[in-house]
Amino acid sequence: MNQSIKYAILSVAIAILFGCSAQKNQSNEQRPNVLLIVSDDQGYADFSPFQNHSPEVSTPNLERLAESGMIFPQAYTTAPVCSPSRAGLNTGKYQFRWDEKASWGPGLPDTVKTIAEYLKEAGYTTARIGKSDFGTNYHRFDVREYPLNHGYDEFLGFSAHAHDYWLNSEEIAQRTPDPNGTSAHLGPLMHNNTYKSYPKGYLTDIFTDEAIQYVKTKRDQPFFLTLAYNSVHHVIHEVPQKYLDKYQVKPIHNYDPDSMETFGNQPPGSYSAYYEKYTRLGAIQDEDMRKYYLANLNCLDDNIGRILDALKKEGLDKNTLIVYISDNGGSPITGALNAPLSAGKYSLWEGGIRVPMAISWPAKVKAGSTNTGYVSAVDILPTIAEAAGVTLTDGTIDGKNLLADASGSDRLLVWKWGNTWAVRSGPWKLTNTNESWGKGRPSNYYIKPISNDLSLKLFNLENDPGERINLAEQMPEKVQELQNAYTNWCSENIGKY
Ligand SMILES: [Ca+2]
Repeated sequence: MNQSIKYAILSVAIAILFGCSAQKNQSNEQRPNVLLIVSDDQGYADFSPFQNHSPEVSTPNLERLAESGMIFPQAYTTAPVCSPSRAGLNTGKYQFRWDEKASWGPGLPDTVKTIAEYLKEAGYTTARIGKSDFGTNYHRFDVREYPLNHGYDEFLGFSAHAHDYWLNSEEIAQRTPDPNGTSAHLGPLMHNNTYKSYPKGYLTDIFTDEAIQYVKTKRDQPFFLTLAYNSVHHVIHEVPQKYLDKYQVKPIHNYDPDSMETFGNQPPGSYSAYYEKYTRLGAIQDEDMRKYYLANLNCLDDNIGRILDALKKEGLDKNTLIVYISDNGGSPITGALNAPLSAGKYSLWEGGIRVPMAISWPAKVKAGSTNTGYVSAVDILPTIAEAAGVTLTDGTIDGKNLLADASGSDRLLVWKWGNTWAVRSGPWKLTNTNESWGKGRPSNYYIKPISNDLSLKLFNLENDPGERINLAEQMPEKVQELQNAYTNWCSENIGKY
């Protein structure tokens, strides 16, 4: 097929799918603003735009965002935990191309470009607010992983796995023996080349306030804003009082170095002791954990509403491309729910990698639509690039533009996570994944996966999204075919980036 025919077919397909005219000359149109919103550890069932969401979940502002555009009920991240997933999301590549061990800390190589770098080169003004996490080189300004060193003009947030929601001041950091533990982190936020202390305020609100301010300031130029909330990641119980009241659950005291007792291997007085205590089931039990989680999520949803209102007020709502995604599946030990999927964060079961996702762009994307194909977080970079008019010439990008090709029936998706792996092709998924509870036993909200060994399991996800019926023994040829596909992909691509 020659190029012009291909282009004509593609243009018609886009016009049909997204209700826009194929005749329009994109170069004469104003480039869209781009807002990438990332939530943290949000469960598949904890996103009310999806059918069959948990009945106790109400996220009306996420519904408003989703109804203005397209939802993706089969959206995957490239890893079941924060850091590698975010590496894939930011680069459009499977992070195990360069991190062959498929670890918690892939980092960001100098040669791998990020979305922010592409957009900055194209003339966008860029900012990141919230969490920055590549699993390595935390808390440092002088590394590739720091947002100012991979395409962002501005950064306000934290470079760590997690941050306290309430304790964001210099004063508390001074009194804490371990403000920069690997996971446990509190104190002032990193702001460009220095720190910004917040003696008061709740982190989800702070990030939104700063994002709204950014939108107002940059309203006259195309901007790329990444708003990466740490909600709904633990420490999940830290929620403003009005939400605790709504979900009828008691407040738990904030960390105080003078009164913190020892916990596990963590010394008395340490923030690590507080963090560990409340990231495991025990100090908080299942039923209350779910309430804290729902309260935390409700606050996040209200904040999403605030940023949507701000875009509308500035007249930017029509021509802003918003991508919303969770960085991995819900963590049952923090009260998330992934039903009807199996398992959750930390594993390659569907509950670990299939996540809430929606795209809104009223000027281009048809409202109220659903993409029924299976897509990946690596698709976000090519999608945003296309919207911004950026041509990608890098042959090792694993994603594709979701606004040009809504189908996903014949592509191969691959996952590598420690000694586990998975592939998806059509309705089929082959994986050797095992059980992984993370930091504790499965909660009442955990749907127990069917196996805890590393043998190969085959599922037809169209008929069996919960991965209950292992077809491996019945279909050895399909197992072989998918195993070969995985092996071939690895031999052709690992180490190339
Ligand atoms: Ca996460």
